[in-house]
Amino acid sequence: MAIIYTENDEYHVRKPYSLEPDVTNKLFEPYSLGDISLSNRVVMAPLTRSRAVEGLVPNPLAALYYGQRATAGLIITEATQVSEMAQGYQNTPGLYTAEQIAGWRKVTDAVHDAGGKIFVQLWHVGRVSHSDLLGGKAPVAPSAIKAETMSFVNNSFVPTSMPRALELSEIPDVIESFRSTARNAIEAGFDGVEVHGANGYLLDQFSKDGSNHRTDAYGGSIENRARLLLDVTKAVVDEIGAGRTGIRLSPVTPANGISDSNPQPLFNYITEQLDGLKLAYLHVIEGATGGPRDNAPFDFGALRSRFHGTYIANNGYDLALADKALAANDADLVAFGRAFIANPDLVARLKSGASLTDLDQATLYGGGEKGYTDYPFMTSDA
Ligand code: 8OZ
Repeated sequence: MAIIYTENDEYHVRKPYSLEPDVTNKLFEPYSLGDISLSNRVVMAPLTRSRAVEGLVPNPLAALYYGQRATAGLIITEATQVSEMAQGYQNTPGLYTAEQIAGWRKVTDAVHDAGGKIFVQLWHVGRVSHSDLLGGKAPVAPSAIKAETMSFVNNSFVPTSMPRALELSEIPDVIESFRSTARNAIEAGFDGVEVHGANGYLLDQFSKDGSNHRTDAYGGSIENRARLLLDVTKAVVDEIGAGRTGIRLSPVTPANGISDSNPQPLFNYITEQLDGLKLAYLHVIEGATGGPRDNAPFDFGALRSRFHGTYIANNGYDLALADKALAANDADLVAFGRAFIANPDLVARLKSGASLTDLDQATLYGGGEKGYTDYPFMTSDA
């Protein structure tokens, strides 16, 4: 059965890839990400596929799917729940039970056997959920403000449920769920974790003033709104080490009804704080729509210059734009999303200038091997 989510993933579409005459090919050079060596600077971005099985364990085909894509310098997995309350769509995987850890172990083994590196993206959806996914409970959020977006549950689209505001006394449990799931990630064999601070989910809901109307230590000023994201990141760093911890942010992406009245100072502050934590990387979705950073009313260079660790750029990059960004030192690594779904050998294709297979939208979410593990590798006539 094919699931199609309407709006979350539509901002990655761009013109076809092409080789420009002045390409430097820096993208294909190795890179040291802290203690981890990457064979190239192409990152597979996190991509929700909604194929988890009973118990929200990764699909048995996930090992093959990620193993096929192990020539990426670094794979970041699909968003993965840190607890039962963290789920917002059906069939997205978790990493908080022994069965889920065992399921992910097969994935990390497959990627490592194929010579790749893999981080897991840790996710709490907050208000972007429906009570039918949460045992009848209301989703949790910074404030009781409904997300103007849809949830996918019982095989159909429904408006998200009205959330309830988290009590101050409940916040330590949320932080703890990220910490314990980071520990599970190491047990499952991951090279590290990426905290999902983007796309209108819980941590982004706290950071941005459209969704956070709290009056306690987690609301109001920039420092207060950024507190949960930073507390969570510190807890993960404390548990598994800064060298194994990355984070993804989307300062201006309007995903899942999120908004902030003044994102530049907010994200300048967040980035300065993250820089102090010496994280493995900062992964930024650079834009509000399909274009690269130039099209956005936001200075992404201000984040790049505030963060002294590895900067991963994402959003509408093709080979030429990626090459340009690396040559200009605007980024260290570039993450490609949708192109990796239909092109398991994306790195080889980019390197050789080969054509890319188109993505089949109908098999993006849900289902089995069709549109998951059956996309072709390059042949000599590609
Ligand atoms: C597409 C569909 C469902 C979730 C995100 C985790 O936007 C997602 C997502 C994308 O970060």
